[in-house]
Amino acid sequence: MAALLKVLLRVAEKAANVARVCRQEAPLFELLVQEKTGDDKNKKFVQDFKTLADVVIQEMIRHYVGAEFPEMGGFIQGEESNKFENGLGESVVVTVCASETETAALLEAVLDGDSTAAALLAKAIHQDPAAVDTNTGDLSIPHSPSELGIWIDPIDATSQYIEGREMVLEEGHLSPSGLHCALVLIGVYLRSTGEPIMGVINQPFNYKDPSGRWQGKHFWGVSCEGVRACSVSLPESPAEGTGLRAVLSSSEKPAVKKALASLCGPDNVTYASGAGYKILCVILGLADLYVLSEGSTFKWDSCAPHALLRALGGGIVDYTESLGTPEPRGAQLTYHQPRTQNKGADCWANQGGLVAYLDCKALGTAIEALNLKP
Ligand code: 2IP
Ligand code: CA
Repeated sequence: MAALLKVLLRVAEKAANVARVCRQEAPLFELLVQEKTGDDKNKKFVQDFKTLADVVIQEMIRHYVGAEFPEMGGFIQGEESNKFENGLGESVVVTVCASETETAALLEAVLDGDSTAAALLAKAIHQDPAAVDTNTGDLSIPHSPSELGIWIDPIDATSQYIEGREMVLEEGHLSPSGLHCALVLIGVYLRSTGEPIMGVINQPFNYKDPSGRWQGKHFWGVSCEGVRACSVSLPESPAEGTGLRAVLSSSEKPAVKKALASLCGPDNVTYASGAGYKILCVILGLADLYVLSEGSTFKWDSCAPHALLRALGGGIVDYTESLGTPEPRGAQLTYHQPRTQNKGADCWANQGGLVAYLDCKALGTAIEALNLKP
C-alpha cells in the first residue's frame, strides 16, 4: 500500500505536468482556449480539446497505475470516457501506447492531423516527472491492491483551468477562483465497503517560480483501520468565540445560503470554484465546512479529498441523509456502489449533496441550523 501511494504521487505529478504543458506550449494552448461551435466546428476534430486533455490525463493515470498494479486494472475509473466519436461518425479510443511515437500517431488521428500538437502532448505523457517527494514515512496497511478501487478526476474545476486567471496565493487565505482551483484528484476506496482510504491531490498551479514557470504542490492522506497519516497537519483550533466559516458554490440554493449566513455571519460565508478546491480549503483549515445541497458532484470529485479529511479526523457526509438523523457523522459518503436508478455519469453522483468537515462539532452545529431552515 505504501508502494501504491508512491505510484499515485508520481503519476499525479505527471498529470499535473501534462496540465501545465497544455497551457505553456502555444500550439496546445491555442487548441485549449478556442471554442469551436456551429460552422467553425471541424467535423474531423473529435470534440473540444479540453475534453481530450482530460481524457489523456485520465488514461495516463490508468495506464501507469494499471501497469504497476494489474489487479486494479478493471477498478480504475474516471470522469471521462476514452471513446471519441467525430462528426463523421469515426471513433477513436484514446489510450497511452507503449512508445511516445505510437501515442503521437494515435493522438494525431484525434487531432485531425495536427502533428505538432500530437507530438507535444505525447512527449508530455511519456516524460518522467520532476522528482516528487514520495517520503510517506512508515505505512503498513492490511489490504492488497485486489481489494481496492480508484476514482480519478483528471482536472477538477476545468472552467478555471481554461480561464486561467493567475492569482498569488496568500498563506492562510482562501482564494475563491483562478488557476489554483484546478486540481488533479486520485482517490482509493475499499471495494467491499466503499470507504475512501487513500487520496492524492495535486495542485498544478500553486505558484510561479522566479523564472515564471508554474510550480505545483501536492497533498496526500491515508486512513484505514487504525492507520492515519496525512501530509497536512491539523490546523490550530480557532480562538474561543470565533465563528464557523463555510465555503459554498455560488449556485447554492438561497435558503441554504441564508441559513449558513445567519449561523456563521455573512462575512464568514465564501463562494469558491471547484468541488475539489472547496474540500481542500476544509482540509487546510481555510474553511470549517463545505455545504452542497444538490447532487452536482460525483464520486471522482470527492473520493481523494474525503480520504485526506478522514486521515485528519473529519469526513464528508450526505447532506440529505445527515439532515434526517441525530448522528450526522454516520452518513459518510461511500464510493463502491452505483445508483442503478440513474443513467450514465449520474449513477456516480453524490446525489444527496454533501457536507465536508474536519471537526464533528462544526458538522453537528451546521446540521442543526440547516434543519431549522424553511
Ligand atoms: C466540477 C467543478 C465545478 C463544480 C462541480 C464539479 O468538476 O469542480 O467547479 O461546481 O461541482 O463537478 P462549483 O464550482 O459550482 O462547485 P469539473 O470541472 O471536473 O467538471
Ligand atoms: Ca470534477
